[in-house]
Parts: sequence; C-alpha cells; structure tokens
Amino acid sequence: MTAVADNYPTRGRSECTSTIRRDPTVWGDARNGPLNKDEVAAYERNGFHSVETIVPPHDVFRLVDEMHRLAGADELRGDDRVVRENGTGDVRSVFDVHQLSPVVDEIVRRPEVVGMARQVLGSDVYIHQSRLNYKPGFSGGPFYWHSDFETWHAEDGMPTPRAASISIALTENYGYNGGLMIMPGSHKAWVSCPGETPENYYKESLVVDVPPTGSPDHAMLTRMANEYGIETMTGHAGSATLFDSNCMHGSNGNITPFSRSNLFIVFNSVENTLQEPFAAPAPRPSYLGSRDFTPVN
Ligand code: 6CS
Ligand code: FE
Repeated sequence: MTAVADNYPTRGRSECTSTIRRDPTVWGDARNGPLNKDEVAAYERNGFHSVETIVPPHDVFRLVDEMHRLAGADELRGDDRVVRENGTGDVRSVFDVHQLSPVVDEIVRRPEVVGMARQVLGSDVYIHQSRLNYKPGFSGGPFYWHSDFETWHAEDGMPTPRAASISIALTENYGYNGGLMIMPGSHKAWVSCPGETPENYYKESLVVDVPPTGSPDHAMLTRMANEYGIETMTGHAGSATLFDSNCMHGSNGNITPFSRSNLFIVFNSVENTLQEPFAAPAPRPSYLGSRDFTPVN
C-alpha cells in the first residue's frame, strides 16, 4: 500500500494546535441532490444542514422498534457492538446497525438520506460506520467535545475529511435532553489533539465521559467556543442533521425523563478509503471503521 501523505497530524504530542483545514467541505459542484444552492452554501459555511422531516412517522416507529429489539437481543449479549453506559449498564450505543437491521439498511439507502452525502462529498459513498445512540432518560451519558474525523484519521486511517454523518432523531431532540451541539464553522479548522493512542483505545473512548486523548484541551475548546459559538440541534422524531466529519461537536448527559435516541450513519467518499491508522498502533474493528468500500447504490 503506497504511503499516503498525512495532512492532518494529530496525537503523539503534548500541545494542541489549530491550523486551516487543507481540503474542501463541499466537493465538486454539488448541483445534484436534495440540498438547494443556498443550503449547500450554508452547509459549506457552517458544516451542517438540518432537515425537518427525513423519515415519515411510521418509519420512525419501525426504527424505534428496531432500537428496542437490538438493545434486548440475546444474540448480541456480550457483543462488542453493544456499548453500555458506565455505572447503570444501560445500552449507550449499538454499532453496525445497518448490518443488524434490514429496516435501518433500507432507510439509509433512500435518496433523501444517502443523496445528501453524495451531493456534498461529490462522489459515490460507502458506509464507514452506523450506530444507534440511545441516550436514555435520567442515565444517558455525555459525548465529550471531539471531531469525528480526528478519530477516524488517527485510529481508522481515513486520509481526508471527505466524509459526513447524518443523525436521524428517533425521539424528540429538545434543547435540554442532551441534543447534539455543534460549533458552527469549526469544521474548517484542523485541531490536533495531545496524547498518544493506547492499544484497543476504542474500548475506553466510547464510554468514558472525557476520553484521555482525541479531544482538544480546555484552552483550545474555550477559544473555539468563543470564536464559533455553540448551536444545539433540536428537532422532532424523524428530523435529521447532516454534519461534516470535522465539526467540533459533543452532547451533554441526559438527566431528563425524555430519551434522546438518534440513528447515526457515516458516509465516506469512495475516493477517501481507509489506509493504515495515522496515529494508532492498529486499525479499529470494522464495526467502527468499515473496510468494505462497496458504494451504496
Ligand atoms: O469513535 C467513533 O467513531 C465514535 N465516537 C464518537 C464520540 N463520535 C463518532 C463515532 O460514533
Ligand atoms: Fe461524534
């Protein structure tokens, strides 16, 4: 495998640094797809685009049924794809849900879903990762500030941020039950993170409140929050947010009675397939970073 230039150095250092992202946010002319011209321009500027309704109510009910089925499935007992909250042991996330659920697999391939990713990434796409984040009422833990791309570059070997996530709300996403918070415009900064990636780091990073590496330090986060601000993605069940892989984002814990359950699908460009990890001892399992690059058709 020819060595790919590392334009996004991170980890293996003590300092947090910020430089300009070297790659575009929107690839190609983005003329074809569900977003109109103004929406594409806003996505390029902010790094995200929200949609009022991407899945009709009866399909939301089917996805919620699948969410409960997977959480209780005997065949997934002890499976690494099921990540549980520290303490309560409640299900925090289930990964690879497009492989585990034909309902999820059919919905994510709909043009109104995958078409948004193809449009902004300017190419065919494949599924890099899928997951349900349950964030149950009272016990749903936080997801600390991070750039997904920083993890996918360091630990999965993703060369450039030519990837995007679509978060589909399966329950009401209020401002107070742990909604996704994004710093608008932060996707245009490349923030390298201090620290080294331990062996099998994902076993820890997916559950702890503040992961030991893979997140900027307080000084950098304070500077970024003051520069970009913070927007919380709220919306009804069935709404969605498309967001760039390098947005600085996170979500608070949920102490309300109202769960904030979302389905996340990560689409990566077929021109951006995984190499060797850029800052980790070994690649993560395929349910976190798929190495099946078959385009979604
Ligand atoms: O490590 C990952 O790939 C996952 N972790 C977070 C906090 N966001 C992206 C992804 O689900
Ligand atoms: Fe994330």
